[in-house]
Amino acid sequence: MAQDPRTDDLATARLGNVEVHRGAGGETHQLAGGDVPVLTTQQGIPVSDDQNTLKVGPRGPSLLEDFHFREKMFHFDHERIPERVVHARGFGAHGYYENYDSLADLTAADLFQRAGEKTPAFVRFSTVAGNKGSPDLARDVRGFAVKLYTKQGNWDLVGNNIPIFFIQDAIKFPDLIHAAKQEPDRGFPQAQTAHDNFWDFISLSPEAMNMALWIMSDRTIPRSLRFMEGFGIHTFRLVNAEGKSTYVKFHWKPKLGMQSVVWNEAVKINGADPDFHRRDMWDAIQSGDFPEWELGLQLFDDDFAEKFPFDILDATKIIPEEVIPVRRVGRLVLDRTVDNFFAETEQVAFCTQNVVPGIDFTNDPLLQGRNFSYLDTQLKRLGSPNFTHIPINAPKTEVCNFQQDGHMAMRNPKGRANYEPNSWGGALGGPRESRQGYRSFPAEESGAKRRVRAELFADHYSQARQFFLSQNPVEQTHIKDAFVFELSKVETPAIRARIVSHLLNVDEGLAKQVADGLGLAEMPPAADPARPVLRDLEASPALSILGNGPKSFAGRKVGALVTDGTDHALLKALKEALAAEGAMLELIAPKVGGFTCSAGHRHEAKQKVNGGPSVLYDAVALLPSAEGAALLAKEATAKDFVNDAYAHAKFIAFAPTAKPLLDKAGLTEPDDGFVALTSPADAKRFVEACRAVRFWAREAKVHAV
Ligand code: HDE
Repeated sequence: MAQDPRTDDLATARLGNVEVHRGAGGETHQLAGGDVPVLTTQQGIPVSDDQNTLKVGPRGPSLLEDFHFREKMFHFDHERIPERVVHARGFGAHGYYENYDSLADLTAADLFQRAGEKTPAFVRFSTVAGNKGSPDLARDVRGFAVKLYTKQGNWDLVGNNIPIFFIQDAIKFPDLIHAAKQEPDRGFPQAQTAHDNFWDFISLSPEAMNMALWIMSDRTIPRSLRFMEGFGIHTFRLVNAEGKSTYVKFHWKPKLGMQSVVWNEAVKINGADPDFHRRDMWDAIQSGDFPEWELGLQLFDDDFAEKFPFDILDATKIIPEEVIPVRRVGRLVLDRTVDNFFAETEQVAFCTQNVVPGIDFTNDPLLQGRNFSYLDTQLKRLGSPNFTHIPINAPKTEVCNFQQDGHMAMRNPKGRANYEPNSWGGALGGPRESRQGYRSFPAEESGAKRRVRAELFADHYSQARQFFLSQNPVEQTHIKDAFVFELSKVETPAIRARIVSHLLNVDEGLAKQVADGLGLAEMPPAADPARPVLRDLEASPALSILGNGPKSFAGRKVGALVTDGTDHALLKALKEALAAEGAMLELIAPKVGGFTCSAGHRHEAKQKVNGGPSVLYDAVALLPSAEGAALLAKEATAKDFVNDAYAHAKFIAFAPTAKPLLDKAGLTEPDDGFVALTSPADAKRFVEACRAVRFWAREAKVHAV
């Protein structure tokens, strides 16, 4: 006979107002009582047992009749929705945009009308090529998508951390993405462009050369999502109340300056903490260190567009900031993490077509294509045209129209009228058009209907060259190294050579170094440029990360190796100096349970030494006691900690007692990137040195190949 183990076999006890039942196997489970909510099915039916399926006897078959089990499993089986075809891995946060001054002379957009006005915002950062579970430090473009919930509806500025794109016409996007993602026959590589298909496509698409330089730069391995720029990329229009249009390019400038990691570090971070970027953002917001960017506008008119040597509709080109300065008009602050990752970060749906009155598109053929793709993809991903009813996507203003029904309709109109015009009037009559409603800028268009691109789009190398020449020598070396690394993973020599043939049009020195690094048998001839390369474009210092780094060490993190007996005064001084700078200190000890310092105080450690490699930190401090250093000198991961910090050009503070560890790591002659902490006052000196972020002079010394 069927038996209910709960009633027959279980001992029942009370813990507070919760009844605890002990199962036949000794396991416990709770029955709700008092303030604890009752477990129910999706239909609201209270559940009596969530531990056992309904069976015929304790060893008998399970019954199909068990509706609670079937509903629970059914829901679980359908938990996944299709991941984004690009930008699958992302991390979102809430915040606001605050306008500095009224921009009414430029645009009728409501959010820009009043000084000091705050508009709620949601931002989703992402990588492009990797799947949802891919590591954060892939060499990749970062998405920087901003949804602004304005009083006149949602404006989505769906940007990236690089101001240009690979291709000029949306029709090439599926090809680009197919080539970048895993190869179709083998299903790898994951989240990497270092493979034949990607570089084959690039080598056959000269329009991608400017972007190729950008993605081989350190822009694609940011240290933190907080330390990177964002760009709307395309030329948009601002339109004021009188209907006057001004062209605009949108920029986001990080308050904490730009910073990237080095490639070898990125590779190791991906193993040590694949969630490095999302954890960093989470930690910053949770600790009240709210990330901030300024919104910048580059504004120009038709006269400028006429004179500029490139086409302002070509998304593979920038307008240097030195040519059109960036006017800072407001700030974006992220001050709240999501309550639920799926509901918000996963279900947020950005659409480039979401613009508000006062903001308009241009004919950029990439933007025009995007305006189709984003709406279309949301239907596939979220499964219903009612995705705008999901709270994260719903405007924070009244929505009123006669669109009705469909899957999961949450917003259903009352009354008889579901069409307009109608004669029901009043409340039943429903919405009417408004004079303030969105009006497209009445641009005059003409021309033959053809599949063509404008003439200036054919300049593929001039700005790639300008970008390269705007980098400092350290950055140029990183670009060269990145090309050599990526192309070394390309198995087809002809593809490697084809890329070098393009690089010859960018910078001969770079091309030669890459050819040399690849061991190319012979130098290929330069690719034939469709338009002459403009060799004399002035360098744009704004394009250098190292030239535009942080002004302080704020928001950065030092990892300190500590052991029992670590000098109390040194540790305290370091902690205080970092706190005064707005930087963080993380302690790494032989045991995560903590350590006892020289003053006999017990401190908790954040990491055990093999779980906190130095790649997770911006700079390191070696503070073991003499005995501790002798112990760590025998620990391979402690040696790696020191050696990696050295190889990645990090500033290294060390207590005199750390000598055995430095000796063991082979670092017997400290360079100027080392700061000896002989007294607590030296901690301040170390933090001041760290403002340079890295001791780049060392880098050349640690690479011979
Ligand atoms: Fe996207 N892109 N894209 N893209 N894109 C998507 O929309 C597309 C492009 C960007 O965090 C998709 O909702 C086309 C440029 C970001 O949810 C899809 C073209 C820029 C995100 C799509 C481009 C971007 C996307 C996939 C060439 C920088 C993530 C999922 C014409 C200005 C948004 C989705 C998020 C996502 C299409 C090129 C940025 C398929 C057709 C240029 C940040 O609709």
